[in-house]
Amino acid sequence: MTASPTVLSALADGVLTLTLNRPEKLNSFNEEMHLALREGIQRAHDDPAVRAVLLTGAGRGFCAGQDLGDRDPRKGGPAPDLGHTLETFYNPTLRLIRSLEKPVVCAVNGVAAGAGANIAFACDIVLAAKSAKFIQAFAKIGLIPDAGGTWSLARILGEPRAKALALTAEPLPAEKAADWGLIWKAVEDDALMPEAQALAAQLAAGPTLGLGLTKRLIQDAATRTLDQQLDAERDCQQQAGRSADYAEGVTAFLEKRPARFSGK
Ligand code: LHQ
Repeated sequence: MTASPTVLSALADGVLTLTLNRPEKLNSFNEEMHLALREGIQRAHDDPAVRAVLLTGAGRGFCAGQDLGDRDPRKGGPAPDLGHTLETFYNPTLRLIRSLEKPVVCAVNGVAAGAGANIAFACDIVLAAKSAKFIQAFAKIGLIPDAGGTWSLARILGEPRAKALALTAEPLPAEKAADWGLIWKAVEDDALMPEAQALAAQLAAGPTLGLGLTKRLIQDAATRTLDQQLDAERDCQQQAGRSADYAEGVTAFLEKRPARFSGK
């Protein structure tokens, strides 16, 4: 395992595991952790050996959003430009997660607050420990839900639940988040990592090209008409149909054996 101090990164069997690693601060983001996480996800883009990503947190929390100690207003000085912070640090990472044509599994091992919750919601399949909770903490400090929060909450939950969560900062327990369709599932705490690792391994052994195209199509569907989406499906299926993994998948079916996908 290679370790940058704030994000642990380990590649095994096609799964790149990225572990947010400032446990004493509930893995809240300082600049170093921002850059380390971005570097990890960029590696997933660039390295063909990476076929799935597993994102989790060290210690008892997943991520408490921005490190609020970083900009202590009691120290005085001009008001910070938080728009610049978003543009420089959060938004590039969110865009990298969404544009990565490989599955990103998120294992929410504990509290996910502020941008920490919304980064989880940007991942493709989110599992959470039953003891975890999601908090749109922004309302408590005079901010708006960033890191894609207003987009994903409104889109996934609809306005009534999105507004109530964002305006009250009421913690949402993992099981309720799963009931509401905000995450894939809530599992017993000690089952979280084994289950998330098995899922990531399954995805990493899958037909990566087809899975990546599937991710893109589903993400793009919301901004397209059915006609446009049918065209996009045609084009992507054309591409998938030319892949080695399609040939292997069909051959394996006909030979009644498990497929051995190469990711190509
Ligand atoms: C923390 C933090 C934290 C520093 C726990 N920072 N130390 C913001 C601004 C700029 C640009 C754009 O974007 C954003 C995005 C955002 O994410 S804004 C939202 C920021 N996050 C929050 O407001 C959440 C603040 N944290 C909490 O409300 C609580 O810590 C939660 C509910 C997450 C967990 O509560 P507890 O389980 O009771 O833990 P705790 O509060 O005792 O925290 C444990 C330690 O972690 C503690 O340090 P200490 O030295 O006292 O043991 C906290 O100070 C530290 N910590 N979150 N965001």
